[in-house]
Amino acid sequence: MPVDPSTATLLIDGEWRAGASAFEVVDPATLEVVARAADAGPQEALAALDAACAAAPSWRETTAEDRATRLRAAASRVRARADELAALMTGENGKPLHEARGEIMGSARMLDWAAEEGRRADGRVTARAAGGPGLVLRSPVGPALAITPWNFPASMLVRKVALALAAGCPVIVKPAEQTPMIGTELVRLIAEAGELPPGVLQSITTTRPAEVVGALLADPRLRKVSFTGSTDVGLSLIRATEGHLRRTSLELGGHSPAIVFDDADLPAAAAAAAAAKFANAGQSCIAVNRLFVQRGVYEAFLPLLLERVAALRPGHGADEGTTLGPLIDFAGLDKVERHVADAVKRGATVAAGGRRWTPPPGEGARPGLTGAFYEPTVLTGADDSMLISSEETFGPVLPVYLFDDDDEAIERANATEYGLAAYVFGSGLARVWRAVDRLEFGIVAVNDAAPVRPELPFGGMKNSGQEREGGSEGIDAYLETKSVSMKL
Ligand code: TXE
Repeated sequence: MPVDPSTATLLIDGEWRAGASAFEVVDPATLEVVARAADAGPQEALAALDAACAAAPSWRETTAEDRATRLRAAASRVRARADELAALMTGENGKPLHEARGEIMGSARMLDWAAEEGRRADGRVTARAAGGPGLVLRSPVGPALAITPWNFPASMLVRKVALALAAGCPVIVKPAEQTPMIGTELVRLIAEAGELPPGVLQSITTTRPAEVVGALLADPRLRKVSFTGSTDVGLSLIRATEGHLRRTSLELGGHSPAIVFDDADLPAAAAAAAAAKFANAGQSCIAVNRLFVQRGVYEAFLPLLLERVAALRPGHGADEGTTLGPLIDFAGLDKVERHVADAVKRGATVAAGGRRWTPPPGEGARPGLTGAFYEPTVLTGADDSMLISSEETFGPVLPVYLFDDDDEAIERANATEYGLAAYVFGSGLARVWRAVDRLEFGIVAVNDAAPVRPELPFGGMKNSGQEREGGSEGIDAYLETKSVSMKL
């Protein structure tokens, strides 16, 4: 069978290739096939690793300034094509266009940040010891693999690529099988705009991640893995390092609490909590999963929250006015329904939503919205025994809990295996600070719905992961440290 050139989504050693077979990519809102991507196997992945190893010595020797120039060129190209990239992302992920565009612009900022910070990834000279100085040198860890998820298919990929390249590491990208096209297109833009030598940035699309990634992990020449995805797969990557250790960054699931203290600006807190829950239809590792409201302000707060939720407009992400897209697939919808049914069985009340969403009949309605849509949902009377209180729902469902005093809220917020992000809404400096200090989460947002910035390290404690992406810590994750003692 002739190879379909539109499926040439493998970038290996500077050449775009199609695989022996291809897989279909669907629009999750309509279930229509929107593209086909190459379905790579272990052989292609190992060819990419060969090319990465061949490219590593000269990429390591490029100056930080040269790498910065290439990354800035990539940032400009991404910015210039933001609308087109956003439409591509919405077509395979389902999120509203304005969210997709925001993600693309954030990705451009990440490239710019990495360009600047890579120039400051210096070592240090230690105090003079007996005989001479001591030096701490930083050098690129070597060929890296970036495994990325479908929920933020641009920003997760660009964050890893930008930091790896800035640090001087060649990187192979493996985008999620649900969203291969936006990842592939970003790789194309970055490689072209940055005039990257063959093997420095490569891309492998596949429906067999365990097999393909497994082949790479078995090869000790792969020196670094950066993974964003489920905790189960993340733990399996750690187990796969047995026999030869390699640097592994993990950004896994979350179960974010948000605490609304009784001195919070309630309208602002309601707006922020709704934004931090319903963005990307709740399919975010930093989505608010448990909203703790102090008893004295609950009656005033709840209508403000419900007003925000009522204003959400489900629909096709590409349609104007849509603020809530579908879930990525029906497996995701099943989990949402299971969590809601369990919560109701255990005494929660559905204060908004609570069902699958179907488009209202009428003129102008787009036909064919048969994807996994769920109404934006608020559950009141939630308690800590419910499934939704411990498992990541990854959908548009917000359970609300009551609390009496600050210590109780902090303790219940910490009572999770995860430790990625937490949100605090309040105005008293001392109590807010106390919460910031005691919350066991890698990211704490104070009166803020969007705690992701290139300048800040992103990542979690406990089962949410290890190492950080973003900030100078993000570059560190791609650098080795060498101590040098000198007797001169
Ligand atoms: O994740 P997977 P899924 C959570 C969220 C979600 C659940 C399942 O709770 O409901 O995980 O999502 C690749 N070896 N998050 O199934 O399978 C896969 O191809 C190596 C949280 O989509 O972990 C994709 O590129 N790689 C989250 C990536 O891993 C493997 C983002 C993520 O897929 C692999 C996504 C294997 N054996 C889901 N199996 C977040 N932190 O934001 C799969 N992959």
